[in-house]
Amino acid sequence: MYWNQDLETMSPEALSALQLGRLRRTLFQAVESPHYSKVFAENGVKPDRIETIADVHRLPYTTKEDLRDQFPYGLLCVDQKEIIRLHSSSGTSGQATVVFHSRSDIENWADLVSRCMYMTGVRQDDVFQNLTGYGLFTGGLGFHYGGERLGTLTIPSGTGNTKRQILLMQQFGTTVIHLIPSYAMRLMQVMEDMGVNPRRDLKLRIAFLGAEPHSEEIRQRVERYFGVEAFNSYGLSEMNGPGVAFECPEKEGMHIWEDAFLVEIIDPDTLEPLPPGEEGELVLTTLSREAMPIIRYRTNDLTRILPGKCRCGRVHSRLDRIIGRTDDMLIIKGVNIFPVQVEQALMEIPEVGQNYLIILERVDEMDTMRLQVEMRADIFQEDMRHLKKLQNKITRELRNELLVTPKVELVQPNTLPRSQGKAVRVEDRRK
Ligand code: DLL
Repeated sequence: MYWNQDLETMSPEALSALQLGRLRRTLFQAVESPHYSKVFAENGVKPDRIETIADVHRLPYTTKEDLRDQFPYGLLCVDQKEIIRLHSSSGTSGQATVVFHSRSDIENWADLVSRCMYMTGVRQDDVFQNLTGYGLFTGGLGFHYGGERLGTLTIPSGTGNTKRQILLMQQFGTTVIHLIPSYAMRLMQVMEDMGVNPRRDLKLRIAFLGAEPHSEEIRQRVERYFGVEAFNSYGLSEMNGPGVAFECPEKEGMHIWEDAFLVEIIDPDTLEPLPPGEEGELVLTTLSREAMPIIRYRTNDLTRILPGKCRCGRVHSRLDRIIGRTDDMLIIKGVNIFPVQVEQALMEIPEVGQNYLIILERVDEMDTMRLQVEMRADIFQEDMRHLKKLQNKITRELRNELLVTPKVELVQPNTLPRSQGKAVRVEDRRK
């Protein structure tokens, strides 16, 4: 049941002691980099003065901006010959950021991903098909090495060529899949078009969904359609990639591996730490990284730590589903809305198909939200009156949920644009 019973079920006191030791070691390591040696000197940070975990609150934050400014080597703490891999994200705005890994970093990362997979019930005799991008994106190689370390037959099928993906599942009896939620919806559509019924024709039993915000309703659709248990998987390139936080079979939040990451939730405006249960920005410190430790990284992701213990017996705290990024929030007529709330409300409506797009426009000096929603194919065989009724129903449900009234347009399946990687849910036409 446990990949590493000692680490997963240690007492809270033992975990704190482990974290403190690792935090100190991390700070001594960090000062080897040009960035932290300067920042620590400016802020009077002395690694040997760290006496309790709470002392972390005195350390300076690290932001995406810092990573951009220090591109490429400013946070590197080891000799260049010690690094064996890099991952990079270009993001949407300008300068890329890069994270370097030493051999032990890569091994620790693979071990964390195996721990996540094992926790959900994956075993050596499973056939694991990894339907995510192999390349600078961490979802591909991150899960690949996790699957291999656990001992699954790992199929590096990557993204795209959906028909071939389905063929591979049939030929090799795939039991476990990893994919981003928007691609899971696409896969559903293609299976439907091909007349493949996954419950009847495939051996799938587990799916990992991550890398983008998605609602509980999407998980349930994936579970129903593919006949699997679906688990939420959270991570970010700056903290390796996948393998940071993952759901256990209880599916009540994602265990964040606190032997590897120190977790804080802060108020993104005042930067004050918040207690468990309160929603804020997730801040993470690496505790076992060698080549490029990162201290108090502001992830921009909004979530909370679920109070209380998990029934599974693991000591590691649980993160609630990510509601969005601080920069994802839409403000429409004074109401704050995250795209995932729109998704949750939409996907609860059975006639709604697999894709949607939020379009923001300025009409008469007012910000308005238009929503294009792909419907199930059979809906369009109904008469106009029925369609109009359905449109009104969706508008009503969204208004109840969001407290603003979007303009809803029903569109045919497969008509909205699909992105190569992560889904782009919002088109801002206000600028
Ligand atoms: O998306 C790493 C990853 C790969 C995680 C595969 C899980 C599976 P980045 O491309 O750096 O890394 O993007 C990180 O994606 O800060 C969140 O905003 C978002 N994100 C990742 N996982 C989830 C999730 C990978 N389960 C950014 N729910 C993060 C919501 C997620 N958002």
